[in-house]
Amino acid sequence: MNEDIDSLVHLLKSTRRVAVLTGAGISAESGVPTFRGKDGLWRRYRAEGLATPSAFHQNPKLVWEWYDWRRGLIASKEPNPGHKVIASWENIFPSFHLITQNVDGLHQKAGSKNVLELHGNIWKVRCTEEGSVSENYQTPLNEIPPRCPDCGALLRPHIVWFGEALPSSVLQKSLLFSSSCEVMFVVGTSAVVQPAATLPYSASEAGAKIVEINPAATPLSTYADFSFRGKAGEVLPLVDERLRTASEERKD
Ligand code: BV8
Repeated sequence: MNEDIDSLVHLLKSTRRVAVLTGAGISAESGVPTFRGKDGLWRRYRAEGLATPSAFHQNPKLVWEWYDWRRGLIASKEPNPGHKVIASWENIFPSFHLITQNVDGLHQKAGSKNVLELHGNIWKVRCTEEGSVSENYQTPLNEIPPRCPDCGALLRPHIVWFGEALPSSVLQKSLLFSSSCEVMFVVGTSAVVQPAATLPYSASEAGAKIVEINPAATPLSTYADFSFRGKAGEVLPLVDERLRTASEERKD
């Protein structure tokens, strides 16, 4: 780990364009359950079974109970050192882009300014009739399922469900940021869900170095230039500290 961190920091010293792709693992140390982890999301339901248009169509109350539970859980969580290092790197690298699969908003809570949310945000709702999007931080929701204050139609979470396309502007940006970075960090994702899981490969094909941080191996691990077996909240502060020390030494 130490040699690898040193050679990574050596690379980062001459790097100007960095992209970071995160998944549920970066929020695990904040106490937010991952999707596939042992504490997988909710009772006996698989996330893929609830986060779908058909599940919402069949039983909007059940789906909203699930999101209300997750919102209540996330509302009490704070960003961890992993989130904070990523937020601080916006001011270190001339070109820095954060792309997240997470809907928990913890990157923004850590101070990250420009966060590309591939799959939406759990604190936003959308009118199923008018399509208007608004922020809603009510936990617990006092009405389940919640209704549009303007037209009374059902509200749905402003989130991309399985089987639904990502907003094309978001997808275009994520592909642009991936194919124009020199280094892409891939933090806390099982690298299974598409199209997000394709981004590291697009970056690598465009010449970027891939740095994976995950306590467990993923389909990306053998492909990555660096693959650190550790927790994001531990490895990122280590890299950050070495990077800052190196830049201090350079100044002296
Ligand atoms: C689409 C919002 C089509 C919901 C989400 C077969 C082959 C290929 C693709 C498909 C296929 N069958 C279906 C598909 C498509 C599907 C897909 O990829 N399915 C997978 C399961 C195979 N994709 C879609 O449906 C996408 N849409 O394809 O539309 C289309 C196209 C055009 C026109 C019309 C339609 C939409 C995908 C988005 C779905 N929404 N989230 C919500 O949150 O409620 S996806 C959701 O699951 C997350 O956002 C995330 O993307 C994914 C979970 O993955 P991770 O975040 O990586 O979490 P996971 O638990 O899996 O892993 C955590 C990792 O962290 C682990 O590796 C663990 O080791 C690590 N870890 C743990 N602790 C730590 C840590 N790492 C660091 N530090 C720690 N401390």
